Amino acid sequence: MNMTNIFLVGAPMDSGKKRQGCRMGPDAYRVAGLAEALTELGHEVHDLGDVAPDVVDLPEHEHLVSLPDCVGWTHALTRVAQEAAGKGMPIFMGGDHALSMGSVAGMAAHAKAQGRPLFVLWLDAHSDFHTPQSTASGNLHGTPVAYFTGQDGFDDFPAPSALVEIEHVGMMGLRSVDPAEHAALADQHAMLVDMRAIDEHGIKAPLVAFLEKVRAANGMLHVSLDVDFLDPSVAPAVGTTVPGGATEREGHLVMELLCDSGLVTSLDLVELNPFLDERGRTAKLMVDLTASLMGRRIFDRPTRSF
Ligand code: HAR
Ligand code: MN
Ligand code: MN
Ligand code: MN
Repeated sequence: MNMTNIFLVGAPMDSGKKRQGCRMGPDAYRVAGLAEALTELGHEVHDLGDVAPDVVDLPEHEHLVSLPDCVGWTHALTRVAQEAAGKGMPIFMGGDHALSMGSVAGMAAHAKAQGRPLFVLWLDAHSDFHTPQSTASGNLHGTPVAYFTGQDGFDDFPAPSALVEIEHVGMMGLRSVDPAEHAALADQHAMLVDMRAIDEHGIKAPLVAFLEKVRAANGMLHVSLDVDFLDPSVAPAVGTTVPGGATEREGHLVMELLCDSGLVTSLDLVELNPFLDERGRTAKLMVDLTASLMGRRIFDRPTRSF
């Protein structure tokens, strides 16, 4: 693939839920050799270091976990995402999934400035479509898709200068969707690919259909990769494991097809909790998946005939 100017953005956000450890994510990716793997593929890699949240004047909320911090992170990451997107391809090294409120809002603003729509591919066991009103856990990492698609109830957060249309969201790997999320998604037109659909049709068919929509609209594409998209047997370092996830090879195939499409303009790596890892294997797998996205191949050309 062509050389890409990659900007690594450390987002040691740990505020999106009660269980701590995702703040160690950015350094785990550094130790696992993310920059080196991408450099080896011929890309120019710039590590921008770690972002810190803005300080906001907001009291703690009785139900929502670390609301002021989450708002502060959203302000900071929206700004940093826009800046980095102007220079190249940002890769957000999380941090928990609440960071995507900022990364996606920033990418949506950037895309709007280019006169292009932003599409979002959400690779996750969860739909993360709660609002601050519907979440039972109070964990804001369960809300980013509702935020950046403009659902009601995010009054304490910055109003995104550009929203992502729900029709431009594709979710793959779903197997834990709460009743309120299920109801809210029912009358919307996101592409919802649950594990049954992947078992029945394979992971390639729905992905290719989604990518065709992105291409037809001349869209930019943000990929948000939650560790729990993968089966816990291969990716144990996550606080919210759900059995029955994507295999290692399904993960690679998604990334290889995304690479072939040439459509991806930004990436989140989220929910890695190195405190729960086994000798770095999950961090290493996430690095390898990113390498597949950025051009690593077994052979140069996909094998079409045997
Ligand atoms: N739906 C549940 C909740 O809102 C679990 C959300 C877990 N989210 C993540 N990210 N781990 O996908 O509490
Ligand atoms: Mn998630
Ligand atoms: Mn998840
Ligand atoms: Mn949820």
